[in-house]
Amino acid sequence: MIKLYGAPLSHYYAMVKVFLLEKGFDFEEIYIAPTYSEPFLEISPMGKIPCIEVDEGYLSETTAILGFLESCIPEYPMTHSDAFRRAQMAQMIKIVELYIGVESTRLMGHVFFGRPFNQSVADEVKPTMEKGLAALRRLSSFSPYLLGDEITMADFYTYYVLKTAAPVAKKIWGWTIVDDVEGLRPWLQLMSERPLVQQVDAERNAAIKEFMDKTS
Ligand SMILES: N[C@@H](CCC(=O)N[C@@H](CS)C(=O)NCC(=O)O)C(=O)O
Repeated sequence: MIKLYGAPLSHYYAMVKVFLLEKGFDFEEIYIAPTYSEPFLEISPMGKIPCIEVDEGYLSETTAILGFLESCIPEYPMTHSDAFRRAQMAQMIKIVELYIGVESTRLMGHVFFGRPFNQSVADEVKPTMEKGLAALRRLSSFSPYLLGDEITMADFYTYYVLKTAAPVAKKIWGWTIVDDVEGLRPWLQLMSERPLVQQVDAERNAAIKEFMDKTS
């Protein structure tokens, strides 16, 4: 059985967990905090969560994990069968990952964990996020999913990146990113109504609350 390592607090963990559930995998969760030390580096060479263990070995990096899981259960596809549309999905995920996800994460320490605010980082992050959002606007059809009438990996990935990037943008700049892209709000609503997304979101919200209660 697949083992999923990580913590429900993490939005990357949430992406993989919801994907496992949506695809109908049996899996076991092993709660573990990220650490850049042995023996965890054997499982996840950058010391990050999430990671999975399967018969063949260990895998980390969310997009690699999702791609592997997708190829394991092709009868519930979350990618397009057409090669070009699949590449467009990969393009979307990469843009969301690099220019919205990774950038907003640079300010998460301040927004969620009370670390000091760094104005020069904030000044670097905002223009990149703006371009990422503009690209998302350009590439999405919202009909009703990001890339057409079928849900894909890009929907799950983008949903959890935005769930984290939105509060960062709001707190740092008073910027409501959801209003910057027409169609984003109803799409977020559509995604949040999926029963398995609701389950994972509820677990994540409880983990965030527990963490906040402990640290306040
Ligand atoms: N690029 C990684 C990012 C995962 C990531 O940053 N996870 C966070 C938790 S949400 C983590 O492990 N942070 C600890 C660290 O960066 O050392 C992925 O796509 O899976």
